[in-house]
Amino acid sequence: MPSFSSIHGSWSHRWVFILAVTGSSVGLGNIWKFPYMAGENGGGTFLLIYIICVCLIGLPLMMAEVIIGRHGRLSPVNSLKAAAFVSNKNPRWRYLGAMGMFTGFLIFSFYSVVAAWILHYLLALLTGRIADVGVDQATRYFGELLLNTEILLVGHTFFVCLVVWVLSFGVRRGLDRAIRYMMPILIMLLIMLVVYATSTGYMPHAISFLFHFDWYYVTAEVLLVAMGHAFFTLSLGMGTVMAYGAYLSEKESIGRSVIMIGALDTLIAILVGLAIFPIVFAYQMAPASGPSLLFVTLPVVFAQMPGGQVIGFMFFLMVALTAWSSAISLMEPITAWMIEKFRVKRYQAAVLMGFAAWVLGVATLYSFGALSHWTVFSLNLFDLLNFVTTNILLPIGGMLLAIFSGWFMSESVAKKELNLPSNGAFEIWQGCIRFIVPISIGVIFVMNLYNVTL
Ligand code: ILE
Repeated sequence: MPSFSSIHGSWSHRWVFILAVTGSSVGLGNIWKFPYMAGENGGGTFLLIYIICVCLIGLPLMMAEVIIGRHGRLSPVNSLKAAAFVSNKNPRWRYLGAMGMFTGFLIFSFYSVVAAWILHYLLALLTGRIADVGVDQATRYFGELLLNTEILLVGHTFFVCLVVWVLSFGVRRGLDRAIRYMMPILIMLLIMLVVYATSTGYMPHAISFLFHFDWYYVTAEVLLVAMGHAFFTLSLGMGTVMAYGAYLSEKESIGRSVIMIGALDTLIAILVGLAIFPIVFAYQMAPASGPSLLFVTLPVVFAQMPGGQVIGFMFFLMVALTAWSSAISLMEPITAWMIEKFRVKRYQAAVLMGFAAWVLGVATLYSFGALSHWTVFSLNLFDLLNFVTTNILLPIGGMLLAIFSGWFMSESVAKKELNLPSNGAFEIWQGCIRFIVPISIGVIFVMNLYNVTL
């Protein structure tokens, strides 16, 4: 039954909630996907399409997650059960919460492996090990790192411990406190990097790469890329936003907070682009995306620039912080659920779930080396987890969530939680969540699978 505050605790302030969800949203998606995607798909055109997708799909779905979370005040499984209960509907909707929570857990297990790579680069920059790499050397260095499972195991273990440590302290003393330090540091580092990037004199090139407007790019494909990304970057369908919503005070406006989160996430993604591309262009490198941007292109640039070791260290520290805040959010739903289900203490739940994710992460880590022969459809475990979560579990979960919130959940729950002025805002949300969100996600889902199987 819904109660006024969660048994897990609550955020100390609305801004901490906003920063916590922003911390969850801002992750590798913003760093190695967004800037490149924008640059490659028509810059300003992509940005405009992306912002429309965030407004019409991302934010309505995020509001739905916060509504359900704040109404139930429990883990996604039990919050969904509570929302279904008052709507006099099937308690089996809780399995949808379980699916999101499980997806978050699976994503965490390979996110932590990427975090181990990041931590390694952080150390390599600190000790000057990659101080003078060229492209070939950097490519080789990264390839060798993937096979160096002993070193990565240390990083992976350390990262899991960092996440478990924060989770163990609970919402107020753990998550809330960590976010209050982490996010300002992250934003400050980012601003410093943008200022540095401006000093290279290549900012105009980056701006034109990121923002040039061209009607030529208004295509179905760009729309698909933008929709898929909006969904992934806002951490939707992973139980995260629902869990975080459960700790938000009932006094706060869900609509305003969610709009703020969407704006901050987009702003940070743009700033990351403005920090990266001027230096990439200044050193005549081709912009890349994915792991090669972070682990090949940028180390080469840092090796060439004066003070590159310091700038590189700051950059990787920022990336590590984004990965940490996202990872905490991926594990909070399953930790909260375990406490509710088995009545264990928080640290016990965090350690147990952390250990389970660590084991899966170890297998993922070895999927580049000793376990590389374990493949499904020629994908190793790392790629398989990435593919199944991003292309299958997230869209299915998000679509079902929209269907539940729009068609099955009692309207009074949504109205009470959203508490919107009677100027048609509620109807707009409802129209999005009933039609636009499920149909768009359905289209992304089918097209993605079609693209992959082609
Ligand atoms: N939203 C984050 C990102 O963009 C994570 C997605 C949590 C799995 O990287």
